[in-house]
Amino acid sequence: MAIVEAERRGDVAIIRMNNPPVNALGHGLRAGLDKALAEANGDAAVKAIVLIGTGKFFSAGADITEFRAEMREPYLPQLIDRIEASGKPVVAAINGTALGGGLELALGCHYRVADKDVRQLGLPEIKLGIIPGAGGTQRLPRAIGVEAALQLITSGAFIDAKRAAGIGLIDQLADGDVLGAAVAFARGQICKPPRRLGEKSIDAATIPAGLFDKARAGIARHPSGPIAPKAAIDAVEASTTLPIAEGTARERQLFREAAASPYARALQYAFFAERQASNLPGIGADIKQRAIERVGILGAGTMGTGITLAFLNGGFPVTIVDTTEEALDKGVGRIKDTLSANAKRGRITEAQAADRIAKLTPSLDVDDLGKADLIIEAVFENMALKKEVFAKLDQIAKPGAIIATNTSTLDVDQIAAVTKRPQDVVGLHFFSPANIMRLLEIVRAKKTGNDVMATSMAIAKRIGKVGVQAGVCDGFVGNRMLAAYGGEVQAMLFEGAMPQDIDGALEAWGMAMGPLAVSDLAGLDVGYRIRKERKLTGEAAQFARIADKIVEMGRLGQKTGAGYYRYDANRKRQVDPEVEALIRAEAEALQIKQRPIPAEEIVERSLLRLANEGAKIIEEGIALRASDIDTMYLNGYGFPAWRGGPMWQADQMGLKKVAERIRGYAAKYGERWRIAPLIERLAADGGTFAALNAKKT
Ligand code: T1G
Ligand code: NAD
Repeated sequence: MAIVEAERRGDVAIIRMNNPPVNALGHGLRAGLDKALAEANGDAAVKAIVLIGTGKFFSAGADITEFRAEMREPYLPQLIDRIEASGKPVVAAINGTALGGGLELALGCHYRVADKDVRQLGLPEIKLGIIPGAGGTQRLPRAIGVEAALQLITSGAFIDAKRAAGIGLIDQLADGDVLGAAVAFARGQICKPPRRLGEKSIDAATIPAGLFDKARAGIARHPSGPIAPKAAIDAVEASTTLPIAEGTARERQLFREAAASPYARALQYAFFAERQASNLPGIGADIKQRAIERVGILGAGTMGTGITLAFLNGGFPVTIVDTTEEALDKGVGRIKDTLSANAKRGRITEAQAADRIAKLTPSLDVDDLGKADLIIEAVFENMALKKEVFAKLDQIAKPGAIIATNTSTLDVDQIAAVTKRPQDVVGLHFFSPANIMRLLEIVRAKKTGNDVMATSMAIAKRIGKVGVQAGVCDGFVGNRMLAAYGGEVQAMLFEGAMPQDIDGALEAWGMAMGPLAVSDLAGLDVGYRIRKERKLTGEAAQFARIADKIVEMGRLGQKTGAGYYRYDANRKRQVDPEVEALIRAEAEALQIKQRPIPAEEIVERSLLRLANEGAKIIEEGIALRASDIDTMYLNGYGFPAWRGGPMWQADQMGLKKVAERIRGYAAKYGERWRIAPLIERLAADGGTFAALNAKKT
């Protein structure tokens, strides 16, 4: 099948893009379109042109895999300018997803007809650390107004066809047969001068005063980092002051600046890393997945309720079980409140909220989980209890059901061993709040079946999660690295950095929230219970003294109004001299001479502890790839996507320098900084985690 197909319906030429999987506008497709367009324009029998995609995609935009290569003509902006300049009406028949350069292509067309069920329209370039670079920042404001365009471009959000029609982006909605509708629409435009967005001027009176200043003031902690958001605002502002030719030239310049930044490379790395995570060696499309229609949740606490919401939002009927009426009612109440709050905020419709509540079955009887295809256990973090409930689930679960545990630290092999069906057991480790956090750590136990792994990966996608495989060890991948990072943070407290210094340095560097503020949010009792369960000794016990003392003072974090910080009525954190005094006293007790620790050192020690532990985890085979670890930290631990992840950061620093720095810290601090042999080896060979990754694809 040709990458571009041309056909005719009477005097209307139809040009179809056919570049699976997503009609990415790589060189081949651009050249094919350019040729077909020229032929249609050159053919006197052709009076109008319709451009359409294939399957679920109109086009997902420029080919991101080409970004590092030398771009070849026709460039996308050239192609779009030629479409717009066409003397014959050109209609975009938007049969499916139209994003980035794909939507810019449609904006170059004179009219847009879309299938009413299209759900993904937008200019999400900012999520890749760039801006629309083929006229989108100039044509979209002309199509839908400056304010709406600015919002769409700086958020990178997707909108559906109905909304797009409502704001003037789409001229007509089609109910099925979008091609037929577009051909009819095009025929209606023959002999009329084409409507070119580029020729439209923007009425300054429609621009709210201070729009751009307000937008600039709001991008300090934009998830795409410091460059692209500002470039996007500058480019849209240019559309209000410059004619299209100058405006697109300004856009091009801003695009290049953003594309050259390390943050764009990090975000594009993150894009592909997320997609690579679902490729599990030895588990191809030939592995038959299990059918999952009904889900059962055991434990209606913090996690059980969040996980239930994630599945209800994913369209699954869910049975939720707890031991006491009180606990069950509390959990079900939280689920219903969240759904109605989401309806009030317009995130879902009232009808959707009612439908999801109707799909929820609360029960006090674990036997009611016997109908479920997937059961997820989220009871207290205690091995004896986990074994007890898994022995029970082994009896009542139907043959072929997947039985999963949401444990955050315990040995899944041991849990599976109490059942007669260890091949059906897997760890599905959600992150709190489970209906929000995108990461799902899929813990593969020794006997977990390949079909269970394949099914778990697919389930993750169905509920909007990013599934990443982890092996069994203490804390799996994410929490094991968090323990190393957290341990270094505690050590720096003893050495003289105060909570606000550590959180301040890491937040200024880009972390969504500093580690001590995160602990206060999650609840300090969770960590305290895990430390007591582990019976820490030596340096680990020593460095847990501050955290333990704070909990023993009844300070459990935000939920008690005090933890490492004190919290006001609006949950705003405040430095607490009582904690500062406690830290100084503990340091004195251990005769540790305190000193001010520079922000750079705080950031470097935190990142290198993460990367060093990550390297050990890769070496042990607990994580498949360095990019999996980065995907986990971006989607489960508030690591800024524009920084790529801890393993990406180590590569940017250069593993030779990383090794030197770690050896330096090991000489100063001892065993906890023992360097990972993998880093030693890669540093010696001039290797990188990224290259190692490529070998594991
Ligand atoms: N280029 C290259 N490959 C792409 C691609 C793209 N734009 N989009 C998707 N893929 C690959 C992806 O890697 C995966 O490959 C397969 O397609 C299926 O994707 C000038 C410069 C469209 C919502 O930001 O958001 O235009 O892993 O698994 O969940 O202004 O992909 O199978 O080998 O994600 O159904 C702007 C990016 C580009 C959209 C579909 N466009 N894509 O999600 O499938 S910049 C975007 C997505 C631009 C111009 C600028 C999603 C999707 P593989 P998938 P999905
Ligand atoms: P929680 O204390 O909020 O809820 C546990 C619930 O389990 C309670 O409602 C309790 O009544 C119920 N329960 C206890 N024994 C039961 C039994 N035999 N049958 C049915 N229900 C029973 O705890 P949580 O924070 O939701 O943690 C649950 C699990 O999830 C733990 O393994 C924890 O490590 C893990 N986890 C927690 C977090 C987090 O941030 N809280 C994150 C990831 C994983």
